[in-house]
Amino acid sequence: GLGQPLPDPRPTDFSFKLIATDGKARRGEVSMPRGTIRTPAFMPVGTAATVKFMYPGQVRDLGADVILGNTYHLMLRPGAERIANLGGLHKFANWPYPILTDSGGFQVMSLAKLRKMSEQGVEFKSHIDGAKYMMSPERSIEIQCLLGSDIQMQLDECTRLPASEEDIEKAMQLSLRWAERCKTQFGDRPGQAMFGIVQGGDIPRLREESALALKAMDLKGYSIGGLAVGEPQDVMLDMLGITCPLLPENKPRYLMGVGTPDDLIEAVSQGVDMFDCVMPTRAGRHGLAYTRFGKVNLKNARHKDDHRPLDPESNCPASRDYSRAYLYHLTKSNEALASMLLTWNNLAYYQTLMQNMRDAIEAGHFVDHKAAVKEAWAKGDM
Ligand code: PRF
Repeated sequence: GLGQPLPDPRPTDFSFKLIATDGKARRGEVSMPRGTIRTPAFMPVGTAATVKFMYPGQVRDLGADVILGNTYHLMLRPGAERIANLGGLHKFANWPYPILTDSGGFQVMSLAKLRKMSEQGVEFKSHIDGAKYMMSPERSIEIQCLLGSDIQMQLDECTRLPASEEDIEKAMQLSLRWAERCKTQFGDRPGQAMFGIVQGGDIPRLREESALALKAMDLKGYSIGGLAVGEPQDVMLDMLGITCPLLPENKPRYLMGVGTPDDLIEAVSQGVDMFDCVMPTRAGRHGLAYTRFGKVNLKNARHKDDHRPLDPESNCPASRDYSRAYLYHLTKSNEALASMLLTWNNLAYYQTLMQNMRDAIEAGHFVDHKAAVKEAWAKGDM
């Protein structure tokens, strides 16, 4: 079955409610007509209208309340207008629950060819066929509305680190002007939300200015961008420590493109509510498994004769019912089932990690829970 039924009556508005806090860690709910996101939440990445190697029902059954889609990929193929004509992204992908879409700027900068940034937007050539496109703040929101995503992102410019203070400031100020244009384009859509994106690199003054300016715009949620782009983890956590307290308490906070299990537990400690990352899905396709005891590399010959599953205590069949020897064999043979089982295992582990954090915050045991989780990682693979 596909998880819990939608609530009746379904909410007509987008809202955020804090259920519990423990230190800076927050347990909340983001509600909208298509469902409720239990936070802290991890969003599996479904770039091209698919979480690679997973059925939608499987993703749902792992406890995912929301998945991420990418404006950049979907506008190029199969096209936003086509998806709109086919009834929207939820129907297209057979995922009737919340969808968050990224705005495209970040993917343009990492994937597109021949990019030209201006005040108006970013001009680029498709990495697929070289066709020319213009992505403006208005067009990004227009595309996200054609897709019909529940939570949309402003168009922003993310600066890779290390970078000069001048470059970081220019991109941050441009992102603030684009936030205003996106807010205007988005208009009044009661069941949906448009989030602003805090930029400012590794410069506390710029993070503060960005967070305060976005807060003054009274948006429905706040993303934290420009992190996990080359800086050490302690710098990222320092920036979260500066940024989170400046954001409104009664709005969701989303740390974009993060991260490792350790990043997630540390960022939740700083007050982050939502995450997305390709790590569990991409690692699964590269023979890497995440477990309670750390990472297991199934390409390593030490697993050749290992009859043990990844985690005998897991509820996930991929983690519990297949030996490491078999997973090693599938990985070495480049079998599709290797990617399927390891992606399944990894998403199961990420969703369990989030559920356990949510339970610990509600119980007021977050600090002890965090110490125990990190202790198991440090002890290593059995
Ligand atoms: N901006 C947008 N998407 C993103 C990022 C960003 O800064 C990041 C940075 N970690 C990942 N995805 N729009």
